[in-house]
Amino acid sequence: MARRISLTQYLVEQQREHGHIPAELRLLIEVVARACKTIAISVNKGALGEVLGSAGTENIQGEVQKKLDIIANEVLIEANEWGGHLAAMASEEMDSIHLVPNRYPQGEYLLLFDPLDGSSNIDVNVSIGTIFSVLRKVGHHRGISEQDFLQAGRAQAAAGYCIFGPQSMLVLTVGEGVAVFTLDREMGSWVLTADRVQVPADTREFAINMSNMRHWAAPMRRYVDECLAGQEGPRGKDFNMRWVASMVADVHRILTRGGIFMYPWDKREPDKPGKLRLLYEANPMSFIVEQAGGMATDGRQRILDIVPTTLHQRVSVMLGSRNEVERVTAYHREAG
Ligand code: AHM
Ligand code: MG
Repeated sequence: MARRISLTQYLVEQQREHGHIPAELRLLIEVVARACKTIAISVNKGALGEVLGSAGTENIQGEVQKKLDIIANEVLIEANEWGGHLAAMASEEMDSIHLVPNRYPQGEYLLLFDPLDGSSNIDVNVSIGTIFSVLRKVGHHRGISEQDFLQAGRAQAAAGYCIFGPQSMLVLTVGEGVAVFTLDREMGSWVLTADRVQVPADTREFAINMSNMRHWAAPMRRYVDECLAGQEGPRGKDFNMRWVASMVADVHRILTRGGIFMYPWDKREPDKPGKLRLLYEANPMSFIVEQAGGMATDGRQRILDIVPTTLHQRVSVMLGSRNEVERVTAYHREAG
């Protein structure tokens, strides 16, 4: 039998042999991964654990919170508060940043997460996930504020997501390629099942919520119209379409077999640049996709170069197979 490499061993090797990550970051990632195991167990229990359904509250974006949104948020906070690696956390489900309480030692890292992504799929037993991003506190000032989190995505020290599907998987980058771990439930450990994942540069598969087509800008329509025209159209090939409505699941498919994922600006809410959030959805996913040889833009610029101005800032997202992302980005740029 091939030698099994656990997440712990993978991280120790990253730290010790390659010097890619400091010990503090290794421990932080282990804590996040442990919290994801706890979330995976809750997700798995479903109705038996009384975790399905609405919590009857709304988050800062005015979205109704599901029980699991709140449970996952609490699991991540409790797991990460006391380890001494973090200075503060931010989440899709919290209006403002969460400081590590004074009774615990303070670390240099900042953790951001979407505790339960794909909330609309919780109650219908479709894949959902947890997305996280790790930043370093920059500067030597005392205290932490929201300002410390407003760093471009290219500054991320690590990023990852867990997908809770037929298997639970953890996908991780520390800036040295992308590794995939599968949860061995009996052993209770994350086991390396793919390393140096690469997204193919070409694809015939796109992912977008087509029901919004009438609201899109012209370059977005042009790109999708051309895909839909298939073999007889300007692209000269047929395209397939997938839309899970869980970003983790759509991105995971793209990492596995290629494709392009798009959640563009649309004119339903013209003042918002898009639906997805930059700091804890688009940035970590863009870091992963780039580390796998793919590309991620907002239609005009590289997502990882955007300097955020607010914690819950939204952004248009186009990511995945390089040649397709380049094309749709060129259409947007041509349109001015
Ligand atoms: P969430 O974080 O509240 O679950 O929202 C984000 C999700 C993404 O996972 C997914 O790509 C998108 O929203 C789906 O949106 P829609 O329901 O408009 O298709
Ligand atoms: Mg989300």
